[in-house]
Amino acid sequence: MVCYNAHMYTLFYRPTCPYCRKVLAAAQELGIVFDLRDIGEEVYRAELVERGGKQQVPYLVDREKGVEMYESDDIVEHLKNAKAALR
Ligand SMILES: N[C@@H](CCC(=O)N[C@@H](CS)C(=O)NCC(=O)O)C(=O)O
Repeated sequence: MVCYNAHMYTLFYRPTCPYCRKVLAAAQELGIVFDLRDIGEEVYRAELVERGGKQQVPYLVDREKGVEMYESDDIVEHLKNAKAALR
């Protein structure tokens, strides 16, 4: 059995951001859960800029693979590949 836990993936997002919604919908379809960080909160906004270098969401942190990325299309592809690799 494959178990995805909430701490494997962190997603910096804004609830109103359409690109974030696209990533959230894809993740839901794949059965992937995120540790969600709403950058409306100053502490997460600062963490995002420190990690990635710019204030843009969505931003994924994959702790298991040790990779982090911007761009919703890249994030969705990364999640699909990660899920496929575990099958
Ligand atoms: N090409 C990017 C576009 C991301 C984007 O435009 N994000 C906007 C929100 S929808 C953003 O981060 N704006 C700065 C902010 O919200 O602080 C993607 O597909 O992820």
